[in-house]
Amino acid sequence: MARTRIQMLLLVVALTAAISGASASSIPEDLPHNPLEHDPLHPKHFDGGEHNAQFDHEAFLGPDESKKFDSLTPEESRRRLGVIVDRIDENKDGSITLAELKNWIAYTQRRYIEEDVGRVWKQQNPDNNDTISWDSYMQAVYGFMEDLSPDEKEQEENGVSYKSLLKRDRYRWSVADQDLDDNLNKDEFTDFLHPEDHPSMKGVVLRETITDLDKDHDGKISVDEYIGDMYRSTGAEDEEPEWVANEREAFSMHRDLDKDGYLNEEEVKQWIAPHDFDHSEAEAKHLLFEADADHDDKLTKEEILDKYDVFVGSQATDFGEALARHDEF
Ligand SMILES: *[C@@H]1O[C@H](CO)[C@@H](O)[C@H](O)[C@H]1NC(C)=O
Ligand SMILES: [Ca+2]
Ligand SMILES: [Ca+2]
Repeated sequence: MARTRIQMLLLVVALTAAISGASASSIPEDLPHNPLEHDPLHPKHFDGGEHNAQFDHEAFLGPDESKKFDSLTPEESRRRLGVIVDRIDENKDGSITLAELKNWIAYTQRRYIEEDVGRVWKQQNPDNNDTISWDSYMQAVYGFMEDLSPDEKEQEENGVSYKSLLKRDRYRWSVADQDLDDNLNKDEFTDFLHPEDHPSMKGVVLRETITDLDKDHDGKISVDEYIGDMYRSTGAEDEEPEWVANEREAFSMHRDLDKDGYLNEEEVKQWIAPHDFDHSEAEAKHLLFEADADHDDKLTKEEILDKYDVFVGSQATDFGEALARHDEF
């Protein structure tokens, strides 16, 4: 299923945190937080193409919860999912409608953003002032750059350097700063950390997306730049996975509206934020489609538990399966 870019952005933050921890070795360990953490426009986790299941789990549970489920046995995972299903069933009639599922996913997303902002806010603002100043944020997050050489500041990894991140954050900060005092209150800080979620930040997200993708700096996005953002092949002989081929087709069929072989700014805008697009509804429809065994457009608890791996996952690795099989004997 082709995802819109905004769908990817919404859920990718936590994963980039895990990944950048490994890659950004020149960042001191004790930094309040790694600037690459807030680089949701770089969905590196699409390397290898195993993104869909994880994506659904995060939409359904939120990134933090979804990590917890990954370590559970299938039995425990199913049990907890059953408890969640009872909560989703707002009118307690025993079946989950599209609307109930959509509300749940929207709630999950809100909760995640609130928790994430709360965490960073506390970190960056230990005195609990009403606002955080740019200087204070910049020192905490980018202060380490003072000790880097110019080359180190500009050294790129997947097209991103600390210098470019700082520049990007500076601009994003200035747009989030509604009352123009260069300090952000908690609402403004929320827009800064999660621009993908706020209408007044649309322009920033568009600009950052294009800057990110446009590796050859010609102002437009080629199909390879588009694919390169989601997938990097691991070796010359690897055949591209099917979903990558599908994305190539999506590029020419649905993204490149004027069929000139590139995405211009307007086409990127249509792609990342189609104006009537509802992320929660799209994800709810997708999950409903995956699990609705009797095609009555509602989900019973049994239908959901039967497809628990679609909703939450568990240790469903070979290791987990081996254990489960072992238990049968
Ligand atoms: C909070 O206020 C104090 C006192 O004005 C100031 O020294 C400190 O830098 C402020 N903290 C932030 C994060 O802006
Ligand atoms: Ca380009
Ligand atoms: Ca085009």
